Amino acid sequence: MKQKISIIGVPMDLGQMRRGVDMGPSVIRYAGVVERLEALGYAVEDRGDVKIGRPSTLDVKNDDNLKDLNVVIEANQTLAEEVSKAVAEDAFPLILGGDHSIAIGSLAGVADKVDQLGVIWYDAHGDLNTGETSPSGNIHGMPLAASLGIGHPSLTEIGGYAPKVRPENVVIIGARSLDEGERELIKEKGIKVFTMHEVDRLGMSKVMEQAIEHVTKNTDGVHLSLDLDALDPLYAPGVGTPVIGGPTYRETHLAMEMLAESGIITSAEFVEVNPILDVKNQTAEAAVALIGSLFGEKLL
Ligand code: B3U
Ligand code: MN
Ligand code: MN
Repeated sequence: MKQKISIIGVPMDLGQMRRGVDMGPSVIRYAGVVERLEALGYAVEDRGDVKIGRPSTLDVKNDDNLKDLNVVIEANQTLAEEVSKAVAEDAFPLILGGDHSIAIGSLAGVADKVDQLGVIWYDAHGDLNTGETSPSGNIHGMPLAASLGIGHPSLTEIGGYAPKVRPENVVIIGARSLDEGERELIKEKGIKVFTMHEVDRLGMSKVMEQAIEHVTKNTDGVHLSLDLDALDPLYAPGVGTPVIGGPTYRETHLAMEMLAESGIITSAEFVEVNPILDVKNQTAEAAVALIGSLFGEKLL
């Protein structure tokens, strides 16, 4: 892993309907992310937050079933540029959300600098909806589809090119809430998914071994997109759409430690922390502890 880390905050909460995830970058900072990484010997540069617009009353939901589309596009475009700058300076981009719609901009910023990008999507959900398949119209349920070049052109073309990743270079881990259209897309594109069934059956250790093998097969960089709602809500209650039955705090640490050991991760984001729904900043603190493990922190 690179020695310089650039933190980019994205206080976006318009990709879904529960207000509060816009405070995610702040609470992750207050939980000590910079200090934690500095203690591990990294040079950390906090590039501050991407500016997020406010939607006009005319822009809540459009005919394409994409809520607050214009603000989401604008923020992701800016984020893509910021991430791209960090990569050009040879820093590791660490993006703090914000809702998961920001992954569109993160991936747009990293994918044009690598030939083939691998993606690990650690999430209770598939985030593979489009305006046509989404039950909610919430763009945070669409970023992985958009990054694969599937969905509305205003989302797929962010950064000025599409797609950002190929389906065979993606792995989803922890899924336990998939919509009908997402299931169809997974089958059609042959996307590798370790649902909670596989996590239960194989154990996290085997899942991570196989996931690492899969995303490194034909790639030259791997982005980790970690939605805190992947964790069981017992350990991460501060998220907008908690789904019972997820990986534990320890299993998720093991996943991060195995990624650290493998040395494959070249960019990462931690999203969907909602302090309004949290208990004593527990979810933000979990995020920071997991970031520590991802960057090589060990128990002994
Ligand atoms: N799949 C549903 C729910 C959802 C997606 N991502 C989250 N929730 N966090 C949707 O609205 O697309
Ligand atoms: Mn998500
Ligand atoms: Mn999710």
